Amino acid sequence: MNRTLLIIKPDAVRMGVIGEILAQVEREGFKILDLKMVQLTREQAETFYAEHRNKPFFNELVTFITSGPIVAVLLESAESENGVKKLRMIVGATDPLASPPGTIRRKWGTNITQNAVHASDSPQSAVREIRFFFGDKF
Ligand code: 3AN
Repeated sequence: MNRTLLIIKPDAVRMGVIGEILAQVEREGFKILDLKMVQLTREQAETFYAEHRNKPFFNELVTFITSGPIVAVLLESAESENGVKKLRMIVGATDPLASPPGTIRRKWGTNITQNAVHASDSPQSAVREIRFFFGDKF
């Protein structure tokens, strides 16, 4: 699976770093196959984050992700390698402060909720998340 989904979250959009984040993923070996800016409804966000429904931070997560426009980006790793794993490396850890220097979350994340981006965490999630934003086009 060399395709994966990146979401530029509302904090990064507000910060004005869409271009810098896209430039980094392109520079690090990804092609952008499609992208769209949308603002999710609460219902859409609850569906997207369904696996976290029972977590204590679920409500905060949904409120944050619906707080402004996001950019969903369909990426393909240029080499025939594991795009999901590769993007997770570039993105860093959930907590920006625990992310290695040079990762997207270390550079532009604020805290564990406002952490600049989302990246699919498995090939199965990537398929589901790509379908969520881009339907059957891919
Ligand atoms: P990741 O996005 O690194 O895969 P997940 O899937 O565990 O992390 O969590 C999804 C999102 O939920 C995270 N990107 C983050 O915004 C939020 N989140 C995760 N853990 C916490 C937490 N302990 N407190 C608040 N928000 C959290």
